[in-house]
Amino acid sequence: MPAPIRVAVTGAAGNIGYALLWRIASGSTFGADQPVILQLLEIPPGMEKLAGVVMELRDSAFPLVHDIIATDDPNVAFKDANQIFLVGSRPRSAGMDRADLVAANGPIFVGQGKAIDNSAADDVRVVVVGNPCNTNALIACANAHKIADEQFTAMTRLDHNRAIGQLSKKSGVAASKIDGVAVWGNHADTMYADCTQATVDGKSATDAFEQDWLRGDFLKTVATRGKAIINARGASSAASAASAASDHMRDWFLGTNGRVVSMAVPSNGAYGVPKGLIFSFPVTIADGKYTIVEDWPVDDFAKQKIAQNVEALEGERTAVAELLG
Ligand code: NAX
Repeated sequence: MPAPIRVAVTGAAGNIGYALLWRIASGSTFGADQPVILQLLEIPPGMEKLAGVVMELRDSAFPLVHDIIATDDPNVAFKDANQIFLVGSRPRSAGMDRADLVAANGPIFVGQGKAIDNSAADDVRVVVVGNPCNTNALIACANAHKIADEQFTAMTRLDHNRAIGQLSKKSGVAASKIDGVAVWGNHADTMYADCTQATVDGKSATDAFEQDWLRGDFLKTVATRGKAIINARGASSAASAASAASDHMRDWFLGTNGRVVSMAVPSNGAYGVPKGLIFSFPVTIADGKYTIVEDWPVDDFAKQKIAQNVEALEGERTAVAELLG
């Protein structure tokens, strides 16, 4: 058996945390033979609830869980951490717009970026789930000077999985037979779920579906899915978000075997996206490193969507300029 890896999860007593921790502990995220040490962070008002979560984790007697640390100190939670899920932040409440959310949550990621820089392992991989996740990842990254920018990412895998779910529902083909979806941009309703290179049971998605649907109802359904779930459930996506966070880290840790997935990563200037913006691209992953897919055919519709997301993310970057280290 390999040595245990240290996995930190913030907001561990929250809804996503409750679904995510059982995936990590059971081996579905990092592999069935990879032991883990769980390092769980909450704010002081969440510590009692976290104690209950830890009781339940112990009661599950997972063979892969070597230890569980519960703390309200980021430097303890991130100590020597190899994999970090930054989930904890304030979800959007009634009357809050995106700018309010950026203002409420940005400062959390200044402190956590610094604590990661001080305490985490050199090989740390970070995924930000807490919204606005692209810009929160930018803030954390900018405040961690010793750690390479590439080690910070944000989660657009839920949008990617939502897109596959819609293609599967419409075609009746299992999700496992759908490939080549790419989500571009921000985890927000401007994101673009691009099916131009997708295949459904080996058949081109652009042949299988009407373009009007792919650019119309399909895109709208994926982009507004979070709101639809809040309306239906009375609570925001939790199990599907945890599942997507697990998929994101599993693929980064174990690789995608040539398969394309979507991750928000620091731009290297590809596709005209300004360097350093945390932007969702199609990527492949091998040997623990992701690579932005080059030469993806980008039509005029995609160019316009990419430009719209660049504009939105540059606006968010300007709004948090004083938090960027
Ligand atoms: P919950 O309110 O259930 O849980 C959040 C937890 O974070 C709480 O227990 C809270 O005490 C804790 N917390 C707050 N500030 C913290 C801090 N500074 N350090 C550590 N813990 C802290 O929210 P939940 O449903 O779990 O959602 C968490 C975040 O995920 C929200 O920001 C939400 O908007 C975001 N989401 C992101 C998604 C994505 O695709 N990227 C989709 C799902 C979700 O909306």
